[in-house]
Amino acid sequence: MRNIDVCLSPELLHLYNLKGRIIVVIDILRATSCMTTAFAHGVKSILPVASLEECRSLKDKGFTCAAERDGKKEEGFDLGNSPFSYMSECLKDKPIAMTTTNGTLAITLSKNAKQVIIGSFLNLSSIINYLSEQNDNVILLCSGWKGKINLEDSIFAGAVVDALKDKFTLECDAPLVAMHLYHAAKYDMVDFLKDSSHVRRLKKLNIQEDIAFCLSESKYDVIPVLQGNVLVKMVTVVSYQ
Ligand code: 3SL
Repeated sequence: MRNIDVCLSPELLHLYNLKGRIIVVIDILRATSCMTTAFAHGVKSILPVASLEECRSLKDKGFTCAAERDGKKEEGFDLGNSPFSYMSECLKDKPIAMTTTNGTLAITLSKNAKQVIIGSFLNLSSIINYLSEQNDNVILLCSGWKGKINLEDSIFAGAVVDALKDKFTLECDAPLVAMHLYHAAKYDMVDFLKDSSHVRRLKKLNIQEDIAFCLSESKYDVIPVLQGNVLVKMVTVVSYQ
């Protein structure tokens, strides 16, 4: 039987064998929620880059450039990291270059996997449905915050494990940890997360609507997938009810 594992922080990724596995990169607040939203609203592609300099240099090459550090939009860039800014008609069919504190870094670290896809609560059902139809082992990679574990990414990983536990074997205890967290959180996620570090950070920046939006489940039937260095929309996504 296939197995599913959870990596609770990119700092632990060296302990996992990526070869032949599908990696689901998770950054609920807010990078992977923004990516899901962007593809649901018709962007052409997203190029995740590590540094602000690299991202800035892509402006002249026709990219719309998005940059966030410590929750804030970096000055001089077109976009920050609010999912609402990725709903604009102006972004339709446009290539985006994006750099964020943790999410784009986690994607970069995953490149040796067989396939890298982007997960968020916004496309939870599509992710579950897609993984249940594949024959490969899976790693759910939580982006966390600067190498440390966070609640929201772990809870999402738990939601996926909970849905797939009868079809996959579980590797280490991290999938169990994530699933127990999800069970504790699922009835009122906003309330459960109210004391979490990143929610406190984002609240200071007055972006509560972003938090509630990023926690809403299965709004979109899209899966961003890494092709080479670039995220594009996966073509066959079956909706799952
Ligand atoms: O770390 C990241 O990649 C971001 O998602 C962080 S924030 O939500 O924009 O603050």
